[in-house]
Amino acid sequence: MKLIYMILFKAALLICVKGSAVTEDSTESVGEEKLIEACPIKLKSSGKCDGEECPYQISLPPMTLQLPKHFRLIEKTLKEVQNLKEVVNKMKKSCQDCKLQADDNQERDSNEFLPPGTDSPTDQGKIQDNKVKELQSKVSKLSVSLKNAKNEIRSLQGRLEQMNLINMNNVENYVDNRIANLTFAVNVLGDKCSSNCPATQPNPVIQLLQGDCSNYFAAGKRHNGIYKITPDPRNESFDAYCDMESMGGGWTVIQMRQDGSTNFNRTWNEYKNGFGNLSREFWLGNDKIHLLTKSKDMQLRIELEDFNGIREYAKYEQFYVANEFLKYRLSIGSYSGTAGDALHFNKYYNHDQKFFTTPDKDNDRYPSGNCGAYYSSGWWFDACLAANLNGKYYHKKYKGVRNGIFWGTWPGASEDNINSYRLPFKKVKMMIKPKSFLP
Ligand SMILES: *[C@@H]1O[C@H](CO)[C@@H](O)[C@H](O)[C@H]1NC(C)=O
Ligand SMILES: *[C@@H]1O[C@H](CO)[C@@H](O)[C@H](O)[C@H]1NC(C)=O
Ligand SMILES: *[C@@H]1O[C@H](CO)[C@@H](O)[C@H](O)[C@H]1NC(C)=O
Ligand SMILES: *[C@@H]1O[C@H](CO)[C@@H](O)[C@H](O)[C@H]1NC(C)=O
Ligand SMILES: [Ca+2]
Repeated sequence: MKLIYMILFKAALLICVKGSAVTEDSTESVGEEKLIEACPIKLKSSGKCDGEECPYQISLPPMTLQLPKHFRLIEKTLKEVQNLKEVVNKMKKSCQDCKLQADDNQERDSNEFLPPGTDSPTDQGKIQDNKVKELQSKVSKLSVSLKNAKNEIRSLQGRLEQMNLINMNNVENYVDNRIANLTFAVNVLGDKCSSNCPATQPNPVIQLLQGDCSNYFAAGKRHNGIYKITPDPRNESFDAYCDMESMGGGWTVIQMRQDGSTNFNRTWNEYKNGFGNLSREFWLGNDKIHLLTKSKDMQLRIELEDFNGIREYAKYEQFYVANEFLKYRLSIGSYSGTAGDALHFNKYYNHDQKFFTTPDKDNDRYPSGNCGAYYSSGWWFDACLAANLNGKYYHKKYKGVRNGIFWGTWPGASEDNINSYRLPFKKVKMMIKPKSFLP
């Protein structure tokens, strides 16, 4: 029930924000604080709450609502809930199998897989069993709520008038959150279940909607490598390289340089979709970076190493890349680290809030040319740069145009001029992790 009224209430809020621009990107849309007091829609509670479910009354003015697109979304969400249900069922079954196995093991007195101090496998099994049941009932509750919501919206259609725009993003986000929450619970449970009898279940029972590498880390993965992630359930999953070993682990790597095996002088479309080899050198892709940074508040960590073996890092607590429509504009801030804040070098060289430029698409602030073409790189150029981590990979110091990998606050970088040798970098890694993540 709660969900229905969440949906209606959110819709109501948006109805009240009259004439506000609604863009594709949620961060660009107008916040709810602009809610005008004279809202004609009233939501009030009526009667006593029964556990989580509270009766509410909503009074609406006469209006029409056109919802073909949003119906599809709800349909899709229902499908997702259905999938989740199936996963829970599957898990329940494997938990039962697991329990039987554990019982067998106990008879044979082979308990060595259980950490000391835990309950006997039978008790564990029962607890897991109950948890699964609990979860199952939660899922069916959610699914009933969603079905009701659908009917409710359908029945409202005739009553709503003079309205042709409704932003369903809030509804989607809410439902996504709920599903993410459930997914998390399912995963935790899956892990517990499989740790009960590791001999027969080396892998977790399910791997469902891991948003980024930190989710895999939370699920117990501790090895660097390629993992499938799903930052937004409405988009396809894709492979990403996860750094599970350095700096607390759980990092989703978005860029890596280490041997010059991949050319970074690429087109807009290549930077959009990503290129290179995930286990060597690559750019993950601007669409993917957008999805990742949109789904959660991310921190960025940049690790640099030169050919003298000097290693430094730059960390930014704020990192967001907008969508293609907004030319993948960079939002970067709250620096800490040892490499210096080259992305915000000074007033004249500042990469924050700059658009992405590639040799074939000039969105930079340099009026008489394309910084991307000049430096053979795709980057958030200003006019032009104090940092460029997608520059050419030089194996040794070089002269001429400074089109190599560059970090302007690196020791000695400011002294280099057109006549002197320029310092190349040996390794670069750009990686992100949710701000809220605690290892
Ligand atoms: C999941 O929901 C519970 C309450 O239902 C809440 O306490 C918890 O913080 C939520 N977890 C996440 C990750 O949102
Ligand atoms: C970068 O690529 C463009 C064509 O895509 C080419 O014209 C240019 O010469 C290349 N630059 C370098 C330094 O290789
Ligand atoms: C990527 O690099 C790895 C490691 O060097 C190599 O084994 C693999 O074949 C490469 N993959 C592709 C598609 O080139
Ligand atoms: C996610 O979906 C949107 C809308 O369909 C699409 O424009 C975007 O390219 C997708 N992103 C990725 C990383 O596939
Ligand atoms: Ca230009």
